[in-house]
Amino acid sequence: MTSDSPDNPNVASAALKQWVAETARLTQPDQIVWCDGSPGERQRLLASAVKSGVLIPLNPRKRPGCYLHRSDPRDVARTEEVTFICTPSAHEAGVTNNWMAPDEAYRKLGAMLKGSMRGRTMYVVPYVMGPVGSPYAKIGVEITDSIYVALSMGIMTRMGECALRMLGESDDFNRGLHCTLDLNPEHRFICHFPQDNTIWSVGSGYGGNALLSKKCFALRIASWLGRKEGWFAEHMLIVGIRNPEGHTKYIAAAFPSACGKTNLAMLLPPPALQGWKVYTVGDDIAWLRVGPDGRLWAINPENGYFGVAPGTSARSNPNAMRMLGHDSIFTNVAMTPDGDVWWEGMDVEPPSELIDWRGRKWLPASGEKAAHPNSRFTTPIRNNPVLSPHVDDPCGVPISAIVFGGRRATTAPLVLEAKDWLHGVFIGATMGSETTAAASGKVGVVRRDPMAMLPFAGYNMGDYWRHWLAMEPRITEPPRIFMVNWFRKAPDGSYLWPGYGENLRILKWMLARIEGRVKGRQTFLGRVAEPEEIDLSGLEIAPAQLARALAMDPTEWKAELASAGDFFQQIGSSVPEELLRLHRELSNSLEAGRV
Ligand code: SAT
Ligand code: MN
Repeated sequence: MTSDSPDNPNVASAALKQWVAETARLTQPDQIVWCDGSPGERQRLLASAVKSGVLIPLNPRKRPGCYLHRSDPRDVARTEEVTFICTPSAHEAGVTNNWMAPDEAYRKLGAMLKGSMRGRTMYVVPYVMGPVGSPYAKIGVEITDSIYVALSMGIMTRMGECALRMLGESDDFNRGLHCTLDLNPEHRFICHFPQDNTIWSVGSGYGGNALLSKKCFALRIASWLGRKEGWFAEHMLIVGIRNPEGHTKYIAAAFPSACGKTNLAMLLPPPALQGWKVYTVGDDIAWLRVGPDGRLWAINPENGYFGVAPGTSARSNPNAMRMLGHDSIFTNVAMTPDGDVWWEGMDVEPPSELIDWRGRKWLPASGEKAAHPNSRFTTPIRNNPVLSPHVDDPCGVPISAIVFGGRRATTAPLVLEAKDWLHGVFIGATMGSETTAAASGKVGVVRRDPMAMLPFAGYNMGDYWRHWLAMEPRITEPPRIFMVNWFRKAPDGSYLWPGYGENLRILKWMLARIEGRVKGRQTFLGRVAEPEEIDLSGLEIAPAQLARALAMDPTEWKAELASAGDFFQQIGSSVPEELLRLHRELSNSLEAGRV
């Protein structure tokens, strides 16, 4: 549906038409394109993006339907320092978020948006988060002047007329306004207005800053809605694990950005674990509700994957390599002379010459990365060869375990089970992780990243923890809560655990715990697996190495609890008393020598 007038699509609700008209008056685009999500429209948009140089077609014999996009080199990751929660009071946003008063944000960004789409096309992109028609799905509309964003939203969401039909005459939809401006980082702001169900994002074309369905709506705004409406929006993958007897259990796992969520969600079982199978429901975001049976049920609101390319290989994630063979957009990876893609950690020797992510000639000797460390693929969920058959179930899948994981060279054991819900919330609330290239700033510094939501909780962190605790009585069949760490290192810097597909052995231990078949070893914080309880068939790992991966070191944990205490102090008065009390108890146990 292409039109010059926002009045054209007769299925759009009056409220939507009015908002589009208002936005067009503000931004003054040359033309307005309402995206209908049809294959024909996609082909037209792709052709237009190729014509304007936004997309470079890849070799159709090697990667049919695939394209390369090179972003502005200053616009390659989420920028947390210019991401704002615009609530009436600063306290509602809390100290872990940047805050701007709503009036000020509307005024400031409004001035930047004025006439900002002159000479450009405005795309109106309606989308559904969650299975179409699901009572748990939500509707958003993103207005953008970026064809790359419009095309990416067509992969990442259920986009087009299905959303308009589901919306009907309602005015209940997320209003996302995105404008690339001149991509100058000085003009970059990502502002969330939870009270208005609105997002304004300017000055960036990068994934998490610009695909407003994802972190902005499905996490920041949705977490706020979740507290109001009694559910959870979490930075979690959802994976189904089928045992050789054919029973499937589902696990939701929170890890910070670029810590292997996509790999875990679609892992290929090691050959020795015969008969086990893994199915992906989601790789980044879970919306969790309490079902009538008192269990937590999860849907994946997304319809595609926006995954980190470097490190993805036939060894680390063979299923991902298969799904990237067609109909995908690659951003900031390197290009081979024959029009294919390449990145570091692909486990394929680079050809003697490449075009790097900035479009420059690259030689193996040039000493720089050919692909940006945060280069990405955008792929339809349906490309995944191990997609769960339940991905479109309106009520989602029942969750047996919640996992919190970080990237830690020290301290955190390979796997530990929390004693109960409160302990589990404590473990999630205090988890730490080393920073990655997914956000701008220094890489490799340990920061507290509660529930992997530090950059994504759309309101006060202490209130967010209160919400976790307040939900407990309603979840009468709660999932068990675990902590994992795939990234612990030996003093020589090598990883203690092989990770990737082998992680299934740890998930298997969790399922055995749930079924009461293993006991683990009680520690002050919870139960750590005993080495002999982990299925090591077909895996060579020295017993001392495994023991080290599972160790709880009192000196390290004293430091960890001290840091968690500092973090609670920073968060301030909103930290729930239960968490403070537990922190005191755990600290006392450690001081008393109980590990
Ligand atoms: O850029 S995104 O926020 O979409 C990906 C991530 O950082 O997790
Ligand atoms: Mn993520």
